[in-house]
Parts: sequence; structure tokens; C-alpha cells
Amino acid sequence: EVWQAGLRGVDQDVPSITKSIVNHVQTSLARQAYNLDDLGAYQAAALSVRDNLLVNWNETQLNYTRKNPKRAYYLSLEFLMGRTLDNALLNLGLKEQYRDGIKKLGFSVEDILDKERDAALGNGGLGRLAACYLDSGSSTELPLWGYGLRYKYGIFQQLISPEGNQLEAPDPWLDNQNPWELPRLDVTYEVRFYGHAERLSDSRGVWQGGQEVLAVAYDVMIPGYGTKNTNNLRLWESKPKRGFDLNSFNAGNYEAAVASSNSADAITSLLYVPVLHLLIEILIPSSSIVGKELRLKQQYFWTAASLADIIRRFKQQGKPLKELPDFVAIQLNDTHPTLAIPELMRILLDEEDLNWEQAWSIVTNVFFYTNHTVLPEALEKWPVPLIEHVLPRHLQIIYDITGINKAVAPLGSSSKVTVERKFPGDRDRLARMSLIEEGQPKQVRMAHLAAIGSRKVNGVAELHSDLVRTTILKDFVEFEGSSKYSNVTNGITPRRWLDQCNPELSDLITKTLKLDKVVWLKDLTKLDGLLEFTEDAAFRKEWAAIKQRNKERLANYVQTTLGLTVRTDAMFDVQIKRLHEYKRQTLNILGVIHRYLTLKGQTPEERKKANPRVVFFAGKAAPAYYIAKLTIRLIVNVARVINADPDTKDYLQLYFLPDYSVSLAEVLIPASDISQHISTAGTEASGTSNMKFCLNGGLLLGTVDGANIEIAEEVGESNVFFFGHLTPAVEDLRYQHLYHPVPLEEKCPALHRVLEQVSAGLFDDADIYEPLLNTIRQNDYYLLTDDFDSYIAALAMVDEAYADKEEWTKKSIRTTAKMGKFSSDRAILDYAESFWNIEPIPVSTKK
Ligand code: 26V
Repeated sequence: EVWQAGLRGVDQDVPSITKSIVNHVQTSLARQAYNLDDLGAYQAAALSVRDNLLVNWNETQLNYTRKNPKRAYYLSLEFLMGRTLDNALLNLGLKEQYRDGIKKLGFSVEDILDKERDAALGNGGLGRLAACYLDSGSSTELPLWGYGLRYKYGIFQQLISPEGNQLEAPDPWLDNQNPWELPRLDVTYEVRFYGHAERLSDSRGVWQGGQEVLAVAYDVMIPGYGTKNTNNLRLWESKPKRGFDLNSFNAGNYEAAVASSNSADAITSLLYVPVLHLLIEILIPSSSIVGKELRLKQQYFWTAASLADIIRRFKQQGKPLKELPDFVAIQLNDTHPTLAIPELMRILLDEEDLNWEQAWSIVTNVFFYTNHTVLPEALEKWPVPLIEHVLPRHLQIIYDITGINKAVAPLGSSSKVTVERKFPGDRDRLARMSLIEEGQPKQVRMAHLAAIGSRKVNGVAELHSDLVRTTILKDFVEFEGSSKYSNVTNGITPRRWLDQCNPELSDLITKTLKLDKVVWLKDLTKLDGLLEFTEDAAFRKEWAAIKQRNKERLANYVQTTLGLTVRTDAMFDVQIKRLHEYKRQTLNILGVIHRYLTLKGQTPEERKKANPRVVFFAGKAAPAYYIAKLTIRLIVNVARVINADPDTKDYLQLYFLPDYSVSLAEVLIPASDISQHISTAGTEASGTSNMKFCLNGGLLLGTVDGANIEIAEEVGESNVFFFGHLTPAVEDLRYQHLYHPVPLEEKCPALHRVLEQVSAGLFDDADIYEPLLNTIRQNDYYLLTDDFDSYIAALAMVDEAYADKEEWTKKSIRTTAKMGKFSSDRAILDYAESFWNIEPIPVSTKK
């Protein structure tokens, strides 16, 4: 408890806590304590906890200013934070005191925690990864700040219509005021768009005119676990520089006057949901241009404000800009912030008068780029005419970087090694590597720009990083050497994803390891001390009982939110992630139908041998992703039929839980016996929920893909269920589909039967699912027909293994015990040491 003693600057005995909460009720909320509801109690408790964070935040920032260490910045368009109160209480070590204090006031801490809305400023894994990294940055005491956008609306809320269609509703998460942010109305920057650019010399230029918008900072405090260190997440809000254009206003043109103000506000109004670019363009050609321009403005607005802020902070030290790389490292989370590269060039060339070589050398030592996907359709490209219109000076710089003669190594680059000199006459290579893709229109390839503008490039799991090196950035590895292209396997914070979401398991682990929980939660490899207890029957009993209670907690949630009764004496089988063809939820639901048809074909006696299973799905589909939405509809309608069938309902239940979120994941993950991570090999860069399930003692059913491979390496292949073709086979199988197709009834009769039943209308109107089924019958790009039989065989192995409950529990314990590698502390320290060259800067806890 030593670490807690010096943690806080505010009195933390229970009476002081109740006093502080009541104080906030009366002063901050201007309400009466005697007729307070749960929401008011949540807000007051949050403000009271915030007082502690503020003290720590201030001390941390002061300490950084005094010590002046090199700092790292994590630029991410998405931070999927979830709820804050419970996490803050646990990180501060104040959960028990607040539980008591809140109880004294006549409330329950669980009810109050439940009043908080998720901060859902992200789409999925990429955004949640950023949130885990912030938690780990503070917990390991690194000087690491996040920069993002303060969206007015987070990811859409998902509703499911009675027919099974996904409907989207806005997520006005800021409607109740947000106690976790501090508006910094004095920290503002002007950001320019449009206008015109002129060249003043070979490398220098000037950009004038256009429209200026104001960026306003909002700070979110990020407490570390068991430390005073509290880092900052700075989110930018856009607002018009002048509220009204007075000229138009006076001329009676009210609409034009508010139009410019509307367009400034629009920049940070919504989080973008990835769309299938091609599909969208075909369907709504003109609307997509407006959307695209806004997204580009969003990216530039955020990178420009963040860079201006970083440079202002650096300049306060009075050091020359050539020392920037000694004090600043900037991690680019995917290509979304890549405009920071030409923007820093613009600042250094046009505003700071550096020459090209000096500027380029600074830039390429400051930035680091993480790639999160190798799927070609997901790689960002921006039309040249659009960049020219919105950011004319940046387009010039991008052309200069690519080199007048498409020589990739930039104009005047110190090495003077250009692609042309290294590979003379290889014109194909030049075209492949160019930052500009030829076409109508020409497009800027953001991954190429990010790669050549960065000090290091990494993928997010071993296999994925290999694929980055051998596919999308192969030419760059050949040109620049492989040492720049490395791997940092993703991680998750064990604070939220074990201690917070599964408190009973956390307590059992603490008791069993005989360690202060701070110790193992900060060095997760300590979990392997659990291994010796796998043979301890009493321990296994406790372990299994906790899983059972977590299943009941989930069943309760489904009962209260959906009014459905879930049986808890069955295996819980979970697949929760964004809906995408490559993630193959379709394979899962077709497997469920196969199981249903098999059960239907059995006698009641035969059925009794079946392993009862409850299958859960959750996840959102991009609003324009027709096939993904159709998959949701199929799941919902199969569920409707199966759950009502008296022949099978004791053996198979199916649920699609709407509106997947961080908070829902916190209930689902601890309750899972088995979870599915079944992407086509080579398509899932890493996956991070796979780590969360395994950390909570859920076993993994998956393909040999992403981080699944490294999980299996750690926990042992005998504790995971693998199936399906491997990455090297994929290309050839796709070729076979195209040029030597085999009729489905021959290739995979079991799957053929399933598709026939769906087509015939067993679950819904006949023909509804034809577009979905045709993706399988036609070219089956994601290889369902190749993997279906081995998938069904793997499911059977799972059933067989689950029949032996003691052995299953042993597997579960072994899995948790070997998950130490996947702490995001390990990942963030790897970035800190091998990329950023930054060190922990602890805030002294001595008084
Ligand atoms: C985006 C899109 C948008 C257009 C349609 C197709 C498509 C496919 C994939 C993506 C993902 C973009 C980047 C991303 O979110 N990657 C995820 O990053 C996680 C954190 O590293 C990782 O665990 C996931 O495997 C990876 O998909």
C-alpha cells in the first residue's frame, strides 16, 4: 500500500470523500443532496475523483517541464476510451473508499458506474489500442501524450429492427456534461485551408488566403496505475475564427454568414466510419466528394494543431529546431496523421527558413509509422486534385518528396541515393514506389509517404509485420534496408481487461500468487505463477465458479436489456468485433446453421449427447457495407428460428447483442468459454480481443492469423483450437477459385446443404440472402469453402474438450497464466526503448 500513500493530494478517508461528493452536488451541480438521482450522484462522484486526478496531472506536467525529457506523442484519429470513473478509481487505488463513501450517501457504486456513457471516439481495434497505450504510458511513467479530435458524436449507436436490419442513430455522448475533460479555451491555433501556394525557390514556398479555422484544446487526464504519473490526452475542437462574417450578415445574407461558421464546426462533429470507397462512389458519386473533403480537412486540422502545439512546447526550451528529434518522437497511428510529414516540412522550410536537407533530416528522425492493415482496399489514398484544392502547398511538398524525376529519395536528400541510382532503368519499380499513383484522378499513396517520412515502420504482430515487409512495402525494404521495418506486437491493458472487468478473477489471482495486485498487474509475466496450481482441485473449483458467475452476470444483462432468458449451464461461445467479410462472421453463422440442421436430423436420444452451446455475436457494420449488414440480418433471423425450436433449444441458443461497445465487451469477455477469431489467414493484422478473452481464461478458436499465432506460441498449441489454411496457401486458393472452380456440392457438400436451406427460406424470406450467399458461391474471396470442413472439425474438438470439465479448466488456467507477453506495458516499453528513445520520468511520491 506504500504506492497509495503518496498518490493523492486530496484527503481520502471515507468521511472526506462523502464530504467532497456532497460539496460537488451543492456547488458544481447546484443541486440538493436529498433529492439526488443516480446520474447526479455519478456526476458528483466523478467530479470528486477528478479533483485527485487534477492534482496528479499538475504535478506530472510540472515535473516534465522541470526535467525536460524527450517526449513522445501518439497521434490517433481514434481513442476508444469507454468509461472512465471505475478505471480512475482503480488506478488511484480508491475503489474501496469510494464504494463506502457512496454507500454512506445511500447509493450503490455499481449503479452509479452504470450511469456513465462510453466515450466511443473510435471504430474498433485501432482506437481501443490507442486507449490501452495511453493507460500503459501513464502506468509505466513515460512522458507520452495523446493527440486526437473531440468529436461531438462518437461511433453511431446500433439499433436492430424487428426484421434484423441494422439502423444507425447518433451518439450525442456529450449531452450530459463531461466531467473528464478540461476545456483549455486559451490554448488555440489557427489552421488554414484552401487559398493558393507559390514557390519562392527550389524548396521554399508561401501559402496564403483561403479560410482559417480555430482549434481549441480539451484535455483528458490519463491516470497511471499505482503511480502519481497522469499524462494528457489533448483533443481538438474546431470552431470558426470569427463567429460571423459581419459583411454578409449586414448585407442581409444571414445564411451565407452562418455557412462559414457551420463548416468550421463541422470538422470535429463526427467520427468517420470506414466505408468501402468503391462501393460508395458508385452509389452516391457526388455526396462522397463532400464527405471525402471533410475527412481530409479533419486529418489536416488535427495534425496541424497538434504539430503547432508540439513545436510551441519545444520552442519554450529555447533550443534550435535541429534538436527537435532529441526531444520529440511522434508516432503515427496508421496513415491518418500522415499529413504531419508535409506539414512539418512546410513549417521548417517556409516558416523557419531551413533548407531541404536540414528539414528532411529532422522530419525523418521525428516520425514513426505503425501500419494496421495490409488489405489493399483499406490503404488510404487521396485524390491529387482534392489535396491541391484544400492544401495546395502540401501538394507541392509531396511532389518534392517524391522527387522531380520520381526518384523517391527526396530532393537534395543527404544520402543522394535515389531509387533511380540504386535500380537503374527499373521504371516499373519507380512507378510502384511513387507517392503518386497514376490514374484518373492521380492519387497520393499515404502509406508510401508515411513510410519514407518515418524513422521506423512497424506492423502489429509478427506475421503482419512480415507481410508488410514482403507485400505492401516490399520495394521500400529493398531500397532502404530491412532494419527500419520492424514489429511491435499489440498489447492490452490488464487493468481494464482483467482487474476492472473481472474483479473476482483478479482477487483470486492476487490471493493465489500471494503478491500485491499492483505487482502482477504491472508485471503481467508474474501470471505464470498460476501454472503450478493447475493440479490443485480446490483452486480449479474456484476458478470455474468465477467463470460461472461471470456467465450469470452476462445472462442477467441480456435479461434486463433484451428481456431474453439465456441458459447458463451451457458453453458460451463468443464472436465480437466489427462486421467484415474478412473476419468471417459468415463462417460462424453458417457453422451454427450446420449444427442446427445436424441436431434437427437427430433423435431426441441422440441429441442428449450434444454439448449445449450458447452462441453470442456482437458488432457494428459500416452503414454502407451491404454484405456486412446482411450478415447481421441472417444472424438475427437464424436466432429467432433456433431459439423458438423446441427440438433444439436445449442444445443451441443464439443471440445477437446490439450496440457493441467497450462497456459491453467488459461484460461479455469474462463470460466466454470459447471465443472465435477466424479471419482468412493473413488478413487480420493482429486482433486484440483475442488477447482479452485469453487473459480472462477463455479459450481461443481461430485461424493461424495475426496475434493468434503468438498467443498459441505462449499458451501452447494444445490449449488453442486452430483450423484452416495458412497464409502462403491463400493466393493459390484464390487463383483456383478464379480459374479452376469446383462446384460447391462437390467441394464442400456440408456447406452446400447449409446454403440450400438458407436459400429455401428456412430463416427469412427466400432469396433475401442471395447477395451474401453469392459471395461464397461465386469467387469466395475469403475462402469459406476452403475452410468450412476444418472449421466444423475444430468445433467438434471444442465440444469434445469441453466435455471434460476438469481438463477444460486446466486449459483455461494455463491460458491466463501464459498471457503475460500481451500486456500493453510490454508493447509501450518496446516503442519507448527501440523507437522513441524515451525513459520513465516518475513523479516523486515523497511529500
Ligand atoms: C479498414 C477498412 C476500411 C475500408 C474497408 C475495408 C477495411 C478493412 C480494414 C480496415 C482496418 C483499418 C485499420 C485497423 O483498424 N486495423 C486494425 O488494427 C488493430 C490494432 O492494431 C488490429 O488489432 C486489427 O487486426 C486491425 O484490423
